[in-house]
Amino acid sequence: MTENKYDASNIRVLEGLEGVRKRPAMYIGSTGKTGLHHLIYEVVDNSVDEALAGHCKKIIVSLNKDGSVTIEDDGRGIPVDKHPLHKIPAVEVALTKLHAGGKFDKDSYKISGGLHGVGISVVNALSKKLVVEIKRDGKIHSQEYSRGKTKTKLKLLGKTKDTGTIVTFWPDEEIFSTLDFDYKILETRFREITFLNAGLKILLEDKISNKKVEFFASGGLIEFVKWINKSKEVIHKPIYFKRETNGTIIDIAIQYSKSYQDNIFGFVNTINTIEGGTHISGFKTALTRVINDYGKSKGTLKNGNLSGDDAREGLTAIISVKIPDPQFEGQTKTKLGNSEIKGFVDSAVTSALSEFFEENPTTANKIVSKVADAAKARLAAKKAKELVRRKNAFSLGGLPGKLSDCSNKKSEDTELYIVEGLSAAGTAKDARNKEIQAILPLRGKILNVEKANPVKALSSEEITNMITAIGTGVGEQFDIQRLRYNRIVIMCDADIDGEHIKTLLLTFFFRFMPELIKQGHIYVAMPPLYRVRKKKDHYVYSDDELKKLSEKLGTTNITRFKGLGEMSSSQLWNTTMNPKTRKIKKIYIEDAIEADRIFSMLMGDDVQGRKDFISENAKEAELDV
Ligand code: 0RA
Repeated sequence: MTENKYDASNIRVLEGLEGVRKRPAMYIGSTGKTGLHHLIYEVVDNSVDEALAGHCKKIIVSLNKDGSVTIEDDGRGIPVDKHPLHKIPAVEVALTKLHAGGKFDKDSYKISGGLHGVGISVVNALSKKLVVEIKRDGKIHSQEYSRGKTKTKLKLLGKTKDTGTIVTFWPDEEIFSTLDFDYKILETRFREITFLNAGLKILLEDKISNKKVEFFASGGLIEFVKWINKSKEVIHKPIYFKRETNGTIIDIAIQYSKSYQDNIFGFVNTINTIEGGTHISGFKTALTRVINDYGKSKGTLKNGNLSGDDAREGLTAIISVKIPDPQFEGQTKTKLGNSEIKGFVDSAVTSALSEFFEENPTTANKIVSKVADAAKARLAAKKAKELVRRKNAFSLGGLPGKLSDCSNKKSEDTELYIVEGLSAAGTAKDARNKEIQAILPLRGKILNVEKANPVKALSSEEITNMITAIGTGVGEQFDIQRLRYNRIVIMCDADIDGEHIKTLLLTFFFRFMPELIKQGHIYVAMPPLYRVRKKKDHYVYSDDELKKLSEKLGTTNITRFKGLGEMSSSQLWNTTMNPKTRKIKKIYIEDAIEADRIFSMLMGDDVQGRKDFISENAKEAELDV
């Protein structure tokens, strides 16, 4: 931490804001939608820092009609006095000089943010215009910039009793491929920020579509956990604790429900650490140990130690740590690397949770009994799996008999088509490229794994067939190295039943093999909805497309395909399976917390929640995962 390293961030500073405009992706991740939204987060993070320092209560974010964004806070205001080194107002330094990260006053460190942690000058560099207004020391000052350069001197506008900062910026179309902000994405992020900073208010206002929403969570993480568990049957009130050790703030809320999944979400300086890291491993180790120790000392756990998976079944947990010098690793730089944090979190959880268990035996016993059941079920599931394995050993190479495998075993191009219905699977078998495409038929609907316990799920034939064909195993035994196909393609009829089967399959993958989604192996085939015949055949994939095409070609000869089975094998090949001509959708998880909530709501027991969700989202027929 104290070492004087000459690293990438120092080089960045030498390049200045010109470097930011030359290689924007290095600073904000991308020049697409993600990077564009990052501009807002960067400014908001500075306001959140003011809130964390105890000086700001409310942040207002407005999407303006002219495409600009205004972020207003009631913090102390960016200092405007002359900077001793640069001889210009401090605010001008903050906006026109690139910093190595961290605030320019070295006494306080930057806590919020940190993924890129690049500072407000980067927003300025990537905006065709930026105006800052500061209320501080009884005065209002304002200054204007363009593409990182100063346009006007700092002007005195008048007097005020308030304090705060207002930043308005116009993203530069020379930099960004899109200038449209997504209200939903901003909503999700601001909701998250207010959950992570109890007491902070964020008002989001879209002046284009006249929408407005205020986020505020006086209960912080407790409310966060309740919100995630809204559609689950919980077995106790959320447990919350906060500890401060060695300059690290550790904030944790946990709650068990009757569900079979676990949901542990980690945040470092309010950044969602999707890839996990030392804070998460410290938490998991402590949780397993505390539950085992408590259960054994009270005599309620008799059959040996629970595994980590057992101890986490049905758990929702938020682990939020705030640390001075986060080291982010991993593919998307969302994995916490600081090794000391594992021990800090482990001892904080050990002491806080054992104390809680001693003082709340009723809750403690409910938790122990829930996870002991999980252990029993897991043992039973293991036996069931062994049975399946033994049974499979008698069929061809242990693979399901229904699978028509491909001949190429190694290529990057191999695909497994999971096909709704035996007859469609038959057509697909005739249509396919045998070398790289395997076909696995599904007989109707698979089990809803959201409602069934894992033992039942893992002994259902349709599901074991899929698991065996895919090869990776599930849960603790999941091993991506054993994946037998590069792409797994779900192919269903374009009707309500097909949609339902698609959702059941996606639920299965999300709950049992989420890594396959995260690493981009899961796809959905897009069979055409219509054929329009005019000289030659035109295949149409959406109603919008049909409207356009029939305006051009007329409505003389339109066929609606009701199911895959209505197509001939050459039609199926040309429209849906030929890698060179087909359309195909790759499934990705935009937001793991929202995806969990939606799957629990759509596939679980909360009927009212589901009705509300469907009526709110009726217009967007597509699942947002
Ligand atoms: C540097 C120092 C201080 C506050 C800020 C920056 C600051 C930056 C932003 C950006 C958006 N809103 C902001 N609010 C404050 C501390 C100044 C002091 O010690 O009074």
